[in-house]
Amino acid sequence: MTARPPLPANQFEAKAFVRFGLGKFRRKQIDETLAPALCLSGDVANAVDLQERLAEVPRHEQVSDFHCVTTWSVRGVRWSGWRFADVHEQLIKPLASPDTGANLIVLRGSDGYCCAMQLQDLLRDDVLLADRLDGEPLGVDHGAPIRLVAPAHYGYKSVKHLVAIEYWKDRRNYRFPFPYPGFIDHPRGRVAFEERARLIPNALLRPIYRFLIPRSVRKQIR
Ligand SMILES: Nc1nc2c(c(=O)[nH]1)N[C@H]1C(S)=C(S)[C@@H](COP(=O)(O)O)O[C@H]1N2
Ligand SMILES: [Mo]
Repeated sequence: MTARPPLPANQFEAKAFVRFGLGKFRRKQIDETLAPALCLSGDVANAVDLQERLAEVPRHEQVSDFHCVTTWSVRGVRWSGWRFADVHEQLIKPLASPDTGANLIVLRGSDGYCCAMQLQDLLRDDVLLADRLDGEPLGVDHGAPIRLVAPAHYGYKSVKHLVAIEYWKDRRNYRFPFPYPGFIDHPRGRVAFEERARLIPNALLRPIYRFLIPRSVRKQIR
């Protein structure tokens, strides 16, 4: 067996992948009766619903590690869905034609959660719009019907219950969901660089985040 690479700096392995959610979002109920929709809008020539068109894009399966900013990680999560880069190339560009320079992408979940990523980060070949986990349709705990999976970025970028993708030319009135302070959303959030948050040093933030890990997740940390 080949040795697995070590976990990124300051992450601890969780034995199982359990539902997590930022504070108030953990308790939010998702309306599972809503017809699935994936609206593409923002600084684009045409706003479109991508949901029906996803089937035209080749499916992709991948196994990747998942790293939460609060310091727990899960190894080897098997996702399947569509590569964001393929969806961007094959659907978003031809159907919506985003404006030149619309490189800030706002991702919204049906629970009101949202975050922003840079287009260059979403175009990595390990970024998926996933609708299956471990060979089963994605359950509501892990983001049904569709979620983002961006393994090189902290888990808070992997928006669950994804219903809207917006291409923006500037940050405008973008705001991390109320009541959370904007500094906890790093503009990139790359795990390899420990981009946990803006302004706050990691040495201060890590113990605070560790303290905030819910018991359900804490039980899984070795
Ligand atoms: N819509 C939505 N997406 C979300 C969250 C959330 O609360 N709501 N929490 C984020 C955080 S902080 C993490 S670590 C992961 C957790 O994914 P899981 O619940 O599948 O473990 O989802 C992210 N995406
Ligand atoms: Mo997280």
